[in-house]
Amino acid sequence: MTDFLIVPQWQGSPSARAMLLTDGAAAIAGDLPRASTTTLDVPLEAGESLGSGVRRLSSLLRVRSALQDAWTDGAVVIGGDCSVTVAALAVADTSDVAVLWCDAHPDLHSPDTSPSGAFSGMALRAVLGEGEEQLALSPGIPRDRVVTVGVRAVDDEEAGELDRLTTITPEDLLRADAVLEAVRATGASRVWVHIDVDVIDPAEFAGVSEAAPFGASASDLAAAIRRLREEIPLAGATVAGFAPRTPVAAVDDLGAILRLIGALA
Ligand SMILES: [Mn+2]
Repeated sequence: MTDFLIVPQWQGSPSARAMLLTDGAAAIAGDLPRASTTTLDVPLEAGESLGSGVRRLSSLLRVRSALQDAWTDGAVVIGGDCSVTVAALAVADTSDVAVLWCDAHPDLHSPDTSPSGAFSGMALRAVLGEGEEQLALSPGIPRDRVVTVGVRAVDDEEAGELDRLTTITPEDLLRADAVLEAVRATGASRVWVHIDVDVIDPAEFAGVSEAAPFGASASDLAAAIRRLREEIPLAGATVAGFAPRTPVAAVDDLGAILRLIGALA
């Protein structure tokens, strides 16, 4: 049975309405089996950058430490903002792991290029072992073990970094084997699946901070993940970025989220 770790961290988000991520995490948690679900305490305060280029670094470090205390192998982490993946990968066994990064945004900024200073926009860069060293993985995941899915809202400073990674488009997902083949080609024996729900097309899913058109279909993505798991075991997974405007709006999106969680768990 899969363990679920609820991490309602909002401090990595650039959004003025970042606190909606807390509501999103609670809405998902309400639909998960209570006996296998643990909700972490996240600091109420925003936190300080501590002289780094990362906003709210002090709070991110506190959540990271709480997540690492609560971690169980193969767990599914529910955000919160999508940088919770970095904290989870820092405690998980990442030897021989590929990372499947399903996200509208590449999250490849560094503290030097980020317009917001928000850590979620630097999350994949930190997975690669770069950026603020109190947060980056050490060692990072090698670039040839990272596959992105549905990335389409790319800042100029990120484009060169994105070109160095294998990418899968929403159209590629129409073939359910595309993800499996790309992960298999990395040579890794296990995979971490990161899903920022903004990877889903806004026509199907409303509850995100920064919607980007021409996204993936939730059912195509779920099918691709099921196919992947038939051959490659999960090291763990993340579902992050759910920011419903209202409790009623949350209900409209929960079907897609539960379909993805069902493919992961
Ligand atoms: Mn993201």
